Amino acid sequence: MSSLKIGVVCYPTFGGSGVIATELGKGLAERGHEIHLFSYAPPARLDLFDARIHLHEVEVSSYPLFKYPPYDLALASRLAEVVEDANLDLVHVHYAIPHTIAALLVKDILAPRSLPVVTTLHGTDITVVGQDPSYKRVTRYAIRNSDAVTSVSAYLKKQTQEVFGLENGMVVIPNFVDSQRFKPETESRIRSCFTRGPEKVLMHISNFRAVKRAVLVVEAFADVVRETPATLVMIGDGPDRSACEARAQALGVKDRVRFLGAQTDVEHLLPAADAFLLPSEYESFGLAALEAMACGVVPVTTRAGGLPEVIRDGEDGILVEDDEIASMGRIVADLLTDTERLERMSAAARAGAVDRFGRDAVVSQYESVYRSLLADTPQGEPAPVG
Ligand code: GMT
Repeated sequence: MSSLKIGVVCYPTFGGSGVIATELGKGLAERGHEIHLFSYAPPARLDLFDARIHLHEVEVSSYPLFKYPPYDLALASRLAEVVEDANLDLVHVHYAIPHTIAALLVKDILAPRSLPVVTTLHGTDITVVGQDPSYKRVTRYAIRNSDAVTSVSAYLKKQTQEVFGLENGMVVIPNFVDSQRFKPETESRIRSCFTRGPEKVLMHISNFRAVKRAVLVVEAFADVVRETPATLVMIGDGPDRSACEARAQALGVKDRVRFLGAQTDVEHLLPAADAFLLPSEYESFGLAALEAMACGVVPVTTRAGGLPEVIRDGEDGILVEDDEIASMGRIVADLLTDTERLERMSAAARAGAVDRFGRDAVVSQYESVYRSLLADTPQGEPAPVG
């Protein structure tokens, strides 16, 4: 298979869309493709040790007239420049707003040169931002005019079709995990950073936005420690972090909760945990839960959005109904105190992550999308989605 030159556009933050874009870029580069990453800062998970990965930081100049400096236009200009200079074959954008719009603009600018645009929908670009009246029409335009649209779960595909009235043309390509990097720890070195005793370690990783309901993690934890000794490790940063700290204080468990802030190398931290708590209001996929599973950490999450596509309830994790969320602490305590069940589910979580969400299979799926678009190109523009 000949190598391609691929432009990848993503947010650089700790959010899942930036992580997947970066990990996909790395996977494609390992297969010999040339990757050009565009973002307003270096993506959190990016290391530039591979000569086939090029980072293009987009700079937005300010001008007294610009109350809101137009990032999307600066991105489009930079993209157009690199598409021409490096002769890119296609552009793959992660998160529709504003990335797809910028890519579609470049497609127009460079016409009649062909430039297939692939959009991967990650979740809040549809469920929150996309439905906001300020962005809904441009989001629909972005989806309809992309040459291919992929969605990270069947749940998100259905949501997108319902919200935007699209009939077809969207492919579900799930997220994935690098199971060589995310794996159970064989000695207890990391674990001993959090606990020297026999107590269990619980973990939560998120951007602490309202949708994650991180305060519920602290509340569940307070119920757990009434049943069994435990430590809670909270990783990430965001609007609800101080509310979590205050809740831990109020519930008298502050000395058992460690707030680590944003961390890049979570693969070194996750293996220290026994269970991973994610009581989100919804998740289109729940990449953090998948990464925990790959480390043999049992996820306990809400039965929301695409999470049931990732976790097999009772087998490799536990899905809690939303009206049972107040019992999450008891559910976790029952799990932690049943060693045989915890070990069985931990092994199943690792096996499930490796077998069902391995990186290679998913990278191949994206490659197939690229190939089918490029095969269409000589005959004219590929058929638009929807
Ligand atoms: O809200 C976040 O967690 C960030 C957001 C993003 O776009 O970066 O995450 C979404 O995309 C991830 C990667 O595909 C999914 O694993 C998350 O479930 C999804 N978040 C939500 O749906 C809330």
